[in-house]
Amino acid sequence: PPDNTLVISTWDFGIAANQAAWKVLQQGGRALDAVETGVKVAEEDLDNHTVGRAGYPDREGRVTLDACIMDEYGNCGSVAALENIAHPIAVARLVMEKTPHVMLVGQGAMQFAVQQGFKNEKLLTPEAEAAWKEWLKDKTYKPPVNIENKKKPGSRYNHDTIGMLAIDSKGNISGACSTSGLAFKMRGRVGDSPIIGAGLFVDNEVGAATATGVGEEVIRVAGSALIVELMRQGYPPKAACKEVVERIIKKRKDAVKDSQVGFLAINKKGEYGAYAIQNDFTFAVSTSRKQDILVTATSYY
Ligand code: SD4
Repeated sequence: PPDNTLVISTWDFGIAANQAAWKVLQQGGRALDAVETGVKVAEEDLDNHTVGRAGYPDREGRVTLDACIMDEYGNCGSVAALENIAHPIAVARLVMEKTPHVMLVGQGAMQFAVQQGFKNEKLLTPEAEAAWKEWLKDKTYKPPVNIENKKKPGSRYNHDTIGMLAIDSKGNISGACSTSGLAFKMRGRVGDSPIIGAGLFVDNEVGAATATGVGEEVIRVAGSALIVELMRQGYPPKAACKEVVERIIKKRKDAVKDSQVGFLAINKKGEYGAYAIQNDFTFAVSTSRKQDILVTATSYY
């Protein structure tokens, strides 16, 4: 059979995440281990204010993290509004493997993490705290477009999520997604990223998809699950992503004119594709033929 080994992940920081994931795949590891390993790199990155440890807080100054993971058997695990734990993706995996449930939130998720041996620590970094204090001055809330993009420095509203999809040497597919959510969100707000079917979906017979951007828009259309269903019906990955972006635009019209949503998808053949509402949505690709490629997705606007 052809070697479809592949890892793909969102945004510029996907390059470093892919490198870690690729090592796992190269050693014959499972796609599930690869995506967890890759996503942890972004969670640990102190320059990344949209995922993990250095994430921007909510309006009350609390860093609350969302993540989910799904494997080739359709097993899945998720945490939402998790505080004080730097690696939500690892906790999500343990929810999948060690509990009878799929999703744990808030205090219960934190309690479970601590029981599993995770360190309970303050996550708000001085930079994130300073950005929050700056935000408190006028408290305007409008998730702008692609603020995450490094080409537009100085933005206070970074909202990147890492979504990663992989195929291992056995041809099995897994995915993972992790975020601190939209910066300065309401306390208790949960986005698409920990929601199976919205921020991530894997079907080992068909393929997988993940999302980044304004989670509310992704949840409304069950974005990632819908992309996988379209691929099942024969859509190539990019066309499936495009169809779902267009569905969002058709329904939401001017409401999403200035919002970003980007989707990434892979299929069982090892083909990949992406599509976004706004330009500048980048993603990183590694295959046995090419490594560390950063691609800019086609977009509606
Ligand atoms: C959320 N989808 O919480 C995440 C944020 C994000 O790029 O992806 N930003 O809605």
